[in-house]
Amino acid sequence: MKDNLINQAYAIAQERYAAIGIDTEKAIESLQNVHLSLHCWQTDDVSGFESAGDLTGGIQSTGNYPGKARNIDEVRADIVKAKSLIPGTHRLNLHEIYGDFQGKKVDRNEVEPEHFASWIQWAKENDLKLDFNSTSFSHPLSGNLTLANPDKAIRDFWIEHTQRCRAVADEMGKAQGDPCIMNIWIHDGAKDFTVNRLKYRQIYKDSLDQILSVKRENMKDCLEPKLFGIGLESFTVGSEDFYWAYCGKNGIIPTLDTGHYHPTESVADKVSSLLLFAPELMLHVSRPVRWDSDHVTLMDDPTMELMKEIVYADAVDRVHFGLDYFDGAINRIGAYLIGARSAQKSILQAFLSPVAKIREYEEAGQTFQALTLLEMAKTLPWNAVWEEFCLRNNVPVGEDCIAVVEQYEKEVTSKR
Ligand code: RNT
Ligand code: ZN
Repeated sequence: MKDNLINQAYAIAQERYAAIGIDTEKAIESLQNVHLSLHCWQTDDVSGFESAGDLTGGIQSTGNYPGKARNIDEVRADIVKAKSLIPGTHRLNLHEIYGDFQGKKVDRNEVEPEHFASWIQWAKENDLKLDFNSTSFSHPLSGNLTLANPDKAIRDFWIEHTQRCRAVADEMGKAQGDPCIMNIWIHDGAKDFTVNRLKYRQIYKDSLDQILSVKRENMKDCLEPKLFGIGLESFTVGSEDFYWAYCGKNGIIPTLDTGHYHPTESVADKVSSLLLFAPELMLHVSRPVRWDSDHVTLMDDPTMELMKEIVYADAVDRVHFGLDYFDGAINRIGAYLIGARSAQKSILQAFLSPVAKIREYEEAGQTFQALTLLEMAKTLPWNAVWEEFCLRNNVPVGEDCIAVVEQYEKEVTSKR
């Protein structure tokens, strides 16, 4: 695309925004300072490097698009490619099953920081900071219950795993001089009715208490609730109420996965409530289609509303912007590109919102005036600011991305 056209469009947009008191340069600077946490698991449909087993734990990746990453080198190459197409500097979110196990069988209760030493080195070389996740799905001991399992042997296995993951995360945080954000999500639940809800939640609470009793300086813990998983439809131990109470009481970061709610529920509305009681927030930005389907994130209304609520709450510095989807039906590098850029475009629009003026109107009871600005903001030339942002970051603008992704497919992924 012609650079000078983009510059011209930006200059006009800058003036138009200035007329309503918005500084586009400031918005660009703010967006530059938002670092997305890119999930590694879109590269290979959440397979990891442990075994050829199926994905379990109530989550499912559908689609057979060719070219998925088959090993650590391919995951890394794909991430490097994806990152080169996303403006700004970002983080990488790893799961424990992506450790560098060198072909050895390292069970989940044996994982050590050394299994992530090459990741730490690689991340440093590629200007990426790391985040982390324990992995309790896709394992012979996963079943329906892990940390909430009444069977002490199974439960202790997962406690050990999660404690070790916190040690790995701590090592990552230390090496990068910035806390590693470690998320705990477990699928524990029941397919059919249970009369033991309290019992399972008591057990889980105790497991978490044990896991979190060890203080770690270089990592931060987050807890991610869910409505239900496939095959576990009747009961979820780690429900929203469970975690929000636990996080509030213990000062832990809640994780909001936008796919984990009833389709009509507003995730955006949760931000201001949670931020009053929790230190920070972790996001898993996804796109649910009728269920937690993990379609690629788009710049849709729920995503834009979510980002606006964070900006309106003046909380950008208290939020970790993770992505979480795994669509096996489309070009996977393209999936990163679309999802990350859509999240960024939603954040940019929030930065460009004339919220101060709208607040003035609202507080004066001038509803018509407030609504006019709210509506107008939707069609202001924000895309000219976005394209300028891409240009300044040396990434392809607009449809120019398509050829780049196609070329990588032709030269690399189609040969797998
Ligand atoms: C599952 C959760 C969880 C996973 C990843 C792979 O419903 O959203 O975050 O998607 O940990
Ligand atoms: Zn998630």
